[in-house]
Amino acid sequence: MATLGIDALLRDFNDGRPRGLARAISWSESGRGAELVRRLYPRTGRAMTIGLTGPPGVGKSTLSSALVRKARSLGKTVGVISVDPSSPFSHGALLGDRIRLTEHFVDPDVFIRSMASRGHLGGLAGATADAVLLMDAFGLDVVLIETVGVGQSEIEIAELAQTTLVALQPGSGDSIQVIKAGIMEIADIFVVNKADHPMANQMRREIRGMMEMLQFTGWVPELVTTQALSGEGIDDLWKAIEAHVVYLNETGEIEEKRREAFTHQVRQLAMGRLQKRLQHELHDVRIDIDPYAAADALLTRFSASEDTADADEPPARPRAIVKGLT
Ligand SMILES: Nc1nc2c(ncn2[C@@H]2O[C@H](COP(=O)(O)OP(=O)(O)OP(=O)(O)O)[C@@H](O)[C@H]2O)c(=O)[nH]1
Ligand SMILES: [Mg+2]
Repeated sequence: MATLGIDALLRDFNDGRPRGLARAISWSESGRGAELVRRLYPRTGRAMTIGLTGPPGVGKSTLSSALVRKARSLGKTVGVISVDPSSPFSHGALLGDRIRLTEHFVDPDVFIRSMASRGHLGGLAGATADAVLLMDAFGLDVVLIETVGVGQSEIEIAELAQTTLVALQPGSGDSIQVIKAGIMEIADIFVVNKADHPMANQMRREIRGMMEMLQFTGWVPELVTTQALSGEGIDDLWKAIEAHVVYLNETGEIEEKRREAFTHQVRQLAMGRLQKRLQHELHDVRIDIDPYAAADALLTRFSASEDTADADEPPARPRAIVKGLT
């Protein structure tokens, strides 16, 4: 039954039908990505992957839309993944993405997908890495991943994408955040968006100042100023992205990037399974001993059951040992 499903899906996928890609990503989101990725993985490794992160409202979706327009003008096919942080405000964000990207909806060579990060470890959707692979295997030239920068997700996007863009808002104190959160290290390109903002120049100076304090080996982050709404600066941004890709290829660092994306996904998958099993074992944790002893006991049981337990189908839960409930 599942086999029939996957064959029909792959037929659509291989014929280049967007619904094949859409269904593949949906499968992945519902935890059925393993077989698909197994079959399609050999076809990956061609796409240019760009991560775009930054605080809420900085203009990420508007920048995405402008970058899509630029890539399309160069004849490139594009996939956009916008990761929804699943905050109480996420509906607004999603709606915002939709509005910002509408002009590309009718273009068959642009594939847009929103994904929720809810219920997964870390900030980025568990299925995001799959979606990147699937879009790559589908043959899209550029894959753009947009996510709101909320702590962990910036680091994750940098692991997943070859080129990481960090968008910053003039007049927001973002530059201080950048230093605090270690974002300096992950940005390949800083984008000061809303160049029409009166504080835009000051923001540029602050970033330049920050960069002077650091010593870079290899790639020195580019600083680009844009006005995403009018499209100003988008050509420069694209040039900076291309320069970074050239740098990665010429230095061979591209292999390092691929390895990073690979290990990122492996870690996500392994952590997800471990988390599931841990959750299961925690149901039975003893509370009549101290927490250190309980953790030791749990881990002993954990590794004892390692050979037999199946991550996806945990064995029937034994009766609780919690004192007073037995
Ligand atoms: N003045 C000005 N406004 C801009 C510019 N770029 C985007 N905006 C506006 O900023 C607002 C937020 O833009 P979005 O693209 O939705 O920002 P975002 O970072 O995707 O927002 P979230 O996804 O909610 O985090 C919108 O009203 C845009 O029209 C710009 O260059 N100048
Ligand atoms: Mg957005």
